[in-house]
Amino acid sequence: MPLEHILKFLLSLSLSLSLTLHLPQVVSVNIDASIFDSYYNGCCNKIFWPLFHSMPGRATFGADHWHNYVTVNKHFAARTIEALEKCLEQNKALDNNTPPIVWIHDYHLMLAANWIREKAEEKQLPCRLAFFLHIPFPPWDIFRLFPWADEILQGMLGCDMVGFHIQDYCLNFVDCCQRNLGCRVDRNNLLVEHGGRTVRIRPLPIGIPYERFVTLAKNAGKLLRSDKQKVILGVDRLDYTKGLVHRLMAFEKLLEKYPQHKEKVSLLQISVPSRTDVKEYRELKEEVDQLIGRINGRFTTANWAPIRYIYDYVAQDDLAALYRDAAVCLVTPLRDGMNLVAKEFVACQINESPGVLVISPFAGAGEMMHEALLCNPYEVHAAAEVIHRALTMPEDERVLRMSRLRRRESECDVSNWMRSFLKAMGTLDVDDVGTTIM
Ligand code: GDG
Repeated sequence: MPLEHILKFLLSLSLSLSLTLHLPQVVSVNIDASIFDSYYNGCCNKIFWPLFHSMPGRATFGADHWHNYVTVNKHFAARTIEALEKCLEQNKALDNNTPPIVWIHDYHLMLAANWIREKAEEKQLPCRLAFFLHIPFPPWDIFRLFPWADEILQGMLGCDMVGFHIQDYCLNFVDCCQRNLGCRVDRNNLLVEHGGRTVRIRPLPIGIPYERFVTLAKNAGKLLRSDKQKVILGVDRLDYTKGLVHRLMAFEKLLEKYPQHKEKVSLLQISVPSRTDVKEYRELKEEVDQLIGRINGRFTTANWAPIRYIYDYVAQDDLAALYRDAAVCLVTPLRDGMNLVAKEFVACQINESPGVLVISPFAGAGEMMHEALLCNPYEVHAAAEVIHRALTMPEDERVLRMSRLRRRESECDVSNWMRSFLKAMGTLDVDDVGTTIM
């Protein structure tokens, strides 16, 4: 199974106050191949992925896929209960009375919480449940297109806390709970009342292992040989949400409008193969291949090619070297929950004369990385202007912007994310007392 799948299916079961004593347990869940295909490609990749990225035209709804999604979520719930029982046994041996936290990740498992809660109550297994969505949560008028929208909301509300990257996704979720299920909600405090319980909704913007990337960047060798040519870097899974076609068109416009960049600047695009079982992803690859061929055919000279394209996975230390030495990093998704590439680029910018981050406002990271240059990927001409500005930005401005970006990312790293999560879970039921639900 590809790493991407394994990571996405990881249900992290851990003890909230004794994380240092216990490693999280990883339990495999065996799913029949045909059910898996329908669940993963049919439901997760062809329905939830486009719908939650506000691209409903790409979604194809099917009752069979939904049925298999329900089945797989039930399997996960059952295995989690077994793991929880074991975890509580260990806990007892350590004389630890803190109820374990079951932390469910992502859109592949939006129904699991309710069954875990039901079974845990039946078997009197103490636990607290949390959910985190790594992709955007769409506005109500998009979300309600999904025929089984109510079940999704009820599934997520089986948790004590539901986390999203940013406030906007939280508000979209609260809105859907009120309008679809008729829940009483408190928008200011992000609370939803459901089944006699109060569920906390929290923005928990994810961070990266910042220091790890700094170390990688310090130790990595040099991959880009020429110091005379500037490199614009793009790193993405090959996915239609990442805006690669728009990015290539913007780069073409840049070369048209500012010919002084010819032979001086090149775009290095790394695209990791992704979801190749899905027709749309194969079609996107064709489209990108053709577009790159056309642009390179148009501008390439005897000594220079405008676009270098790697359709493969690059080792992480090589990636760090590229992040470190690139003049510009283009993070221009059409929609993205957060986007870690933007953060990794910033962490690796250890050179005295730093590069420039260009970011789309439609990525969660675009909401917080204020010192980056904002770029609307849909506006191809304007995007070319932003790239030109990045390439010609004076050094003192680059230094100022990058140092602020780096400070924020080093403070808001992935350990900080974990701490914020545990804090949000640990204070459950305390602050809520006396809160007015409207
Ligand atoms: C989802 C959400 C959210 C990429 N190419 C290579 C490589 N990568 C690594 C990057 C980065 C990761 O993959 C991509 O993360 P993103 O955040 O950019 O995007 P998604 O995969 O769509 O992730 C997203 C994220 O979940 C976390 O919540 O930010 O919005 O869609 O870490 O470094 N790594 C290596 N070689 C590559 O060629 N080694």
